[in-house]
Amino acid sequence: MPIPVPWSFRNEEPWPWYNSDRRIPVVKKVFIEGMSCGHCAARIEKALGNLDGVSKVKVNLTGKFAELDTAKDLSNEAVLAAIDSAGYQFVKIG
Ligand SMILES: [Cu+2]
Repeated sequence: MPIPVPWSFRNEEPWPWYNSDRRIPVVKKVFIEGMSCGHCAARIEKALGNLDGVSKVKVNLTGKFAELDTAKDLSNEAVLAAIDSAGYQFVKIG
């Protein structure tokens, strides 16, 4: 659900805790198996970044996870499907 933004802030930069569509960002930490290099990280970043509701993706290759800034209504199933079709294994969200 969008949060109303006070009129006095509308023409300024969004506050850091708002994402681009001004919903409260929810950070999902997604654990992924199978990434071995920068190309893998880039593929995951692209696959997850293309999901509707994802405003930012940060991949941690050594930690084997990606952090997503998402709208609240992004389903875990959509995340799983995106990882799967990119050729990697979804482990868990946590
Ligand atoms: Cu790779």
